[in-house]
Amino acid sequence: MVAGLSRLFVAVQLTTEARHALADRVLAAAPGGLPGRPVPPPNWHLTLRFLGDVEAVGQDRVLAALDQADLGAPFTVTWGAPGAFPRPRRAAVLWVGADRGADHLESLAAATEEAAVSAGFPDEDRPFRPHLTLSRIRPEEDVTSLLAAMPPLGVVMPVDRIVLYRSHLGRGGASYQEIEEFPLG
Ligand code: 2AM
Repeated sequence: MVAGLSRLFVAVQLTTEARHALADRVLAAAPGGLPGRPVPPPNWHLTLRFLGDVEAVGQDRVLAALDQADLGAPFTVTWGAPGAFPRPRRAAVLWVGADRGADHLESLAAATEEAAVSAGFPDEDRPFRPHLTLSRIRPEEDVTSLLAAMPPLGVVMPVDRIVLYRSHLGRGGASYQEIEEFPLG
């Protein structure tokens, strides 16, 4: 990272209960461990908008824009079926999707995107695919049998705020620092 820049992203944080319930169910479904480099459960989150390396003035602008944003009312998500990007036969990312609440997550991502653009960030050109990354896999692997063995996780979680995070990249993996939270409703 370049001095003076912060690597920022906006995400939905997991509640402690959901984190523990998901960790239990992932462990039960994959007792031998996940392929690739699993994301440690304390780092699990759902990214709404990755902002990249940002100067202090950009961080101030995005804080102000998120403060002003209409983020909608709180809602509930159900963490459901696991999946893989770009595809299960050649998976680089193993994730869990939202069975219920995906439409609300899309609205929340759209509101976050609007705030980012009003703060001077360029439009995000990639479509938003709500997912919680469980593992990053290099080189890619076929995870079709693992996915077939993983039932929908069925963990229900309230979403009542979003968080601006700073990511610190290190040799032992990324660590995430909460900068500010923004309540829904
Ligand atoms: P991922 O979980 O799909 O890898 C912090 O790096 C978060 O921002 C991660 O959750 C990551 O998503 C997300 N992200 C989105 N676009 C990214 C990019 N271009 N580089 C790094 N992280 C990105």
